[in-house]
Amino acid sequence: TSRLVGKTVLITGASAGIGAATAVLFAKGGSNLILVARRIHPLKIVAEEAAAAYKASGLTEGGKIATIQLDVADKAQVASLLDKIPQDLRNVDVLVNNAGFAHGVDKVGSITDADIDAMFATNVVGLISITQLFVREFKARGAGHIINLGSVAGREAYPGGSIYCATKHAVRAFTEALRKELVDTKIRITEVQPGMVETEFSVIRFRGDKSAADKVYEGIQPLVAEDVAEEIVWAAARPPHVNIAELFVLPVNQASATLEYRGN
Ligand code: 8X3
Repeated sequence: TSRLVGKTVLITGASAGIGAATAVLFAKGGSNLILVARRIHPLKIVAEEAAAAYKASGLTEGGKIATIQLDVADKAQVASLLDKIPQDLRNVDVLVNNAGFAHGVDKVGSITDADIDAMFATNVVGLISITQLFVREFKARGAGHIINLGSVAGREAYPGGSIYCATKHAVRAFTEALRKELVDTKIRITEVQPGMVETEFSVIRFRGDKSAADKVYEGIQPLVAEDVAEEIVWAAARPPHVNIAELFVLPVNQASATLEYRGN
């Protein structure tokens, strides 16, 4: 992990879940962090946790942390992102496009326009807009690493998930096209595709209904945010000539988006 020391990593959706766990793990490895999220208060708490993890590492290089309040779905805010990054963190090495969510499990015909727009705005258009900013930078510098959060839902669609699955399929297609576009560069592009991860993901999908969210993970041991963070940080820590193109990561008793075993 010494390859992470002094690297600057920008993470979207860093206020909770996989984004927050990834921030802490990069900090532990001596990376500098730019943490981006809509909710500034929880983001500041994650920044404090990351600072503590860096301190405990005993490393002397890296460990700079900045927080930026930003909604990746807001085009004007994305356009001003680069200006908000502190001068000493302007050379981003790794972009982790983590911000994303699902709203509802409604079937086609009953999905609100608000849910459709919100999921596409963040999961697809937001990810694309942020990526465009940094691809320009990475091309100019001839290096960089983009890590996109896909999902098992980007490989397989399921009932009640038409829009969410469509957004994650879009992430997969976008990532694949970009990998092909960047073939003649040193820029790396990775897609991490987790299955069930117990975060606030399901609470948000079920609009705050905690008991409905808990049912998703009943009888099965889901992944935790730290499991996925380990994959992300591992991909980032490979030598510069190695590109981890895709990482499909499931709980041991989940085989696909629609097949899991709950009897263990
Ligand atoms: C979330 C995984 O299976 O709930 O990305 O769609 S799933």
